[in-house]
Amino acid sequence: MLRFAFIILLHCILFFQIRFCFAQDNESSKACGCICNSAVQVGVVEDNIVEDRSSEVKADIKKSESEKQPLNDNKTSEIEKPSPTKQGPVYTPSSCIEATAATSKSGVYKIQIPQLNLSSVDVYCDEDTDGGGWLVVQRRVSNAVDFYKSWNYYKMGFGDINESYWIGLEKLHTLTSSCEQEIGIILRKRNEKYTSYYAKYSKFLIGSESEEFVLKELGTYSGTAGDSLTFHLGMKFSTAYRDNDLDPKNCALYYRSGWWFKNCYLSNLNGDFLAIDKYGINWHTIGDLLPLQFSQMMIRPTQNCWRILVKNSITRGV
Ligand SMILES: [Ca+2]
Repeated sequence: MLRFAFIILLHCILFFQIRFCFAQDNESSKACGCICNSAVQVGVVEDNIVEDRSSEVKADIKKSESEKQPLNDNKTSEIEKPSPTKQGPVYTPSSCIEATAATSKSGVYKIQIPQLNLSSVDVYCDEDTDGGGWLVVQRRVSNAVDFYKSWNYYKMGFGDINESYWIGLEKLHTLTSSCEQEIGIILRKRNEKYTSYYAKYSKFLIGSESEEFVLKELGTYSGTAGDSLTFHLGMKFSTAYRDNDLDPKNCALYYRSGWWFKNCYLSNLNGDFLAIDKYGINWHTIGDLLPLQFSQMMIRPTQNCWRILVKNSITRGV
């Protein structure tokens, strides 16, 4: 029932937006571009966070839920309240935007990934950055978790979801290939504890295992950290004993990491947490060679993804 309400609301919100944009297009393509882009323009993440359409979607979901609440409080609802045996299965959301709609708080939530036959997967959702709705796929906060792992660990995922963590390449491929995603990256230097640097790419697509989990798409960069990832576009993933890089040596073995190494890197966010040199967590365009003390990579559906979901639901007659 909640899923039905959510989809209907998406219809209302996004269909209105699409119609509005099309209407603007007829009058002035420039005006439409500004309006449409403003819904997804987030780029650099600052303390005064820019609200985007994910916040609007969640606000409408909350409104819908609050409007339904009185139905549960009157006498009629008591009479008609279904018995536990008649209640349908509990709906599990399939994105952080849905999962956090009722709370708007960062934390661990359960989502489903039907393409992997996973009905309940714990993921960390970030609601504090850039309008929220982000699904964290990598985080480094301490040396508690060793990131010098084999191919299978990087494929399946490892770590502590509340601490240092890698979601796994299989899930990354499934999530990014089933609907268009953007990626946001937060970085902090060791000598600047309270200053964060940001990189955002308008698209993020990871290939399948048969493609060696290649970094297929990145879209356009924006942010304050500089672009240290486009250098790796088109590269297959490498681990210590799976050398897919372009360097004569085995970059993943040499730098004790797993990454989309080239010859070898401009960024390596899975390096040794304690290393104080090129073997550490690095993002070269930040401006110095001192390794980082914090990194977080997170993905979120793009507006194109939401449009496709709405169109598909209309086609199905939901
Ligand atoms: Ca090599």
